[in-house]
Amino acid sequence: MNILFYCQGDDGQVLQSFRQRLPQHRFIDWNSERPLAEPELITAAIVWMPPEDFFDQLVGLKQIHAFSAGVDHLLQHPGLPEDVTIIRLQDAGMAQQMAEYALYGTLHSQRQMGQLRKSQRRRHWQREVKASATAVTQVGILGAGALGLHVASRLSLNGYPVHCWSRSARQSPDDRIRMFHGQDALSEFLAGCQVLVCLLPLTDATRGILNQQLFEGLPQGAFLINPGRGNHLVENDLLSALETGQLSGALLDVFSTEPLPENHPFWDHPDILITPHVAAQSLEDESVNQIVDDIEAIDRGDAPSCVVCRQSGY
Ligand code: NDP
Ligand code: OXD
Repeated sequence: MNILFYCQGDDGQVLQSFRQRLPQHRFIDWNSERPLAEPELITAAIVWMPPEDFFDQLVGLKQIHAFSAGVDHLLQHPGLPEDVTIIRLQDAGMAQQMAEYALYGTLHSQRQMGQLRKSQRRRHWQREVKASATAVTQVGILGAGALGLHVASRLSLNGYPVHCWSRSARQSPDDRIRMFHGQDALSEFLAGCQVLVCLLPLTDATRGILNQQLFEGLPQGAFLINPGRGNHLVENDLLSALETGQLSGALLDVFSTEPLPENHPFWDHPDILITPHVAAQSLEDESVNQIVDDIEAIDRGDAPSCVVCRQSGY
């Protein structure tokens, strides 16, 4: 099989691993092997952030392996051929990192680290903390997929009561985690969640879901953690909710424009913590293993692990 490879940021290491692991297949490096010889013979591609003309000549393409968990960028690619199977990463070392990220944000909120930092800047010895620092903090997780469920289990192990929300009914991995599903259950899910973590895929149904109405369903002073996608968030609604105190703060990893523009108001906001899309990075070995397993499964005529449903957008 001829497999075209483009993963933004790869220094050649990932491509080299694929070549070593699958010597029976021919890998073509988009960066160094253009113009493509016989592009019509290319039947598979491995991609992260492919350039705009990437798919132009690939008339024989049958499968695309996304080197990522989210496929929103790929599904919005203007040249993406129809009827090509898209296979994405599932966990690939990201779930544990995501659990740490969510735990960090939850602790930041629960222990009122934002307030304590402000006192520090004023050289004020602030020993009195609000009662919520010692009370139980309920955490809500939007999304109960590979990442959301792992984050839920980790927070639950740390003693936090957890609510999890998904599109379809899901089994709870642990009877301390309450599961909710569907639009009708959203307000019941939100009620009482002092921390909200967004781990949804970006789809037509979830774009802009982190908005004023949703914030109003949370208890006053709730804290938002968004490592999902930037376009889940209505940015002005977040700024207003921080202004009114409906939200006490936010930890944001993803933004509608990345890198976040230098003049963006989030940078200097005293209640917003920013990380540059690093909440969970696909680990090289795990990701290569998963894609190699998928390619071998397809070679045998078996189903690959995690096929994207184009209709639902994830
Ligand atoms: P999954 O596809 O495994 O899980 C998605 C979850 O969201 C599922 O539980 C799904 O419901 C739920 N969901 C989807 N649409 C809706 C909806 N309309 N209403 C309610 N629930 C919905 O995804 P992952 O856990 O692997 O990844 C989640 C996202 O995390 C990625 O799409 C990506 O955007 C982001 N991400 C961010 C990273 C970072 O570093 N910042 C790294 C990796 C991923 P159901 O169970 O019913 O299907
Ligand atoms: C992903 C990401 O979706 O890194 O894998 O955001």
